[in-house]
Amino acid sequence: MTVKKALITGITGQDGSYLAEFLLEKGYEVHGLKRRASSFNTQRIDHLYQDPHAADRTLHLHYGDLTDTSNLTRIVQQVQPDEIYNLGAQSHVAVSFEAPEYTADVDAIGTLRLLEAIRLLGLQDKTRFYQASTSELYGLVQEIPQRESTPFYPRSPYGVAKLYAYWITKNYREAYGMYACNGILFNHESERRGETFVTRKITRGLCNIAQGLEGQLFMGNLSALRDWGHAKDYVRMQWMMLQQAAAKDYVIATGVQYSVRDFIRIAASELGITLDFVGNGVEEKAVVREICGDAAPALKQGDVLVSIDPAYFRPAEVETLLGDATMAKEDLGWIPEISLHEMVKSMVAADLATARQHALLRKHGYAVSVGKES
Ligand code: NDP
Ligand code: GDR
Repeated sequence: MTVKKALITGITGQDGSYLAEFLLEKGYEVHGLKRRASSFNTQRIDHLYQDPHAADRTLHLHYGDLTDTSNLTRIVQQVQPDEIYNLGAQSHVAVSFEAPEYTADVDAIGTLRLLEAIRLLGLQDKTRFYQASTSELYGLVQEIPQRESTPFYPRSPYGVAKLYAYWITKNYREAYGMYACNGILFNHESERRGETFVTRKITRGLCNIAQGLEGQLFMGNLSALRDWGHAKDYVRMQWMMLQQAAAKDYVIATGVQYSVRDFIRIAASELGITLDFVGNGVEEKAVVREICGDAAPALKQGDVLVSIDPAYFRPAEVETLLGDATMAKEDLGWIPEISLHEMVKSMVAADLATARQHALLRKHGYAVSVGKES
């Protein structure tokens, strides 16, 4: 049996790490694009590392960047992948307002570069292409819930760059007959989520505060509504989308919506903390009403856990996202298996274990940098 080869851009990110695990378990030879950095950036995939001298190794990392055409083309030529998963991106919506040109280069033109590499190398009949599209395409929503037919209205340089990537993927499918498809994924999280996305900022921040490692959490728009799933469920769907008879674009979502405020309340309750939200707008605060258990020794009734910092409001906001994944369920039999409450539980457990360890180190005189997040 010939071993399938997959190339993952963004393998060092949240989804890339879960997808690499998933494909290795399926017997794939996995190739990943990693960026050169001045410090190690492979923490999420270090547990998958294999001896580079072993003849039978199945994980290979290549230095590269989505802004570098010749590098991407060479890697695609060298690997001759059966499947490319384009997960690499400047993926932070708020940061895209500060670095719009870079975001467009990586997220939009980076996608074109890969599609062109497939085409120019004559691999269009061999290589299947998955594009990490996003619910941010819906932006200022035109319909609730959002499905494949809902019109797009992106609200950030990130969303606009991803809109180009969505259409160029579809265009190459139609123009050149490539197997190229978009997964329109709604927010998905895990204990590997980047520390500056809202869910991880909350679980990590609350655990640090509960252990006395930082003061309070400063947040932006608490009323934003999101459809949050678990990354493990979503990478399974990325693979499924490349195993069909014909390429098609799918919405992937749970169909359940919570606000950022809800998420804070649920995460706090995992720590045994009951919160009251008082005040409105930029005056809103989350105050400790009651504590039970031993997860929050540094807190007492009446402590302010969360305040608003207008710096975290975005120039244009996506207020509400709720996906309808009926097509994925009907065509592919995909259903999410991990609920939001299970996900929050595992995120809090992981961040609490780290916070407890940091608190112990600090207590015994070791300097610990907790790092404030944006
Ligand atoms: P992460 O931010 O965790 O990971 C992004 C990955 O892209 C990292 O490996 C990063 O490398 C890499 N990367 C960034 N810039 C470049 C570049 N210039 N060249 C090559 N690689 C680069 O994102 P997620 O894993 O959460 O998301 C994966 C993809 O799915 C992204 O495209 C994202 O936009 C999209 N998406 C995510 C959703 C979510 O809720 N998570 C929902 C919908 C879409 P490094 O580690 O060096 O920074
Ligand atoms: P999002 O995720 O923009 O949906 O993009 P993020 O977790 O950053 O924000 C979700 C919502 O929370 C609000 N919010 C805050 N967000 C952050 N990061 N920090 C805060 O302090 C804060 N306070 C409130 C935001 O305004 C927003 O409404 C993610 C990324 O993974 C994208 O790559 C992906 O395409 C989409 O999800 C689907």
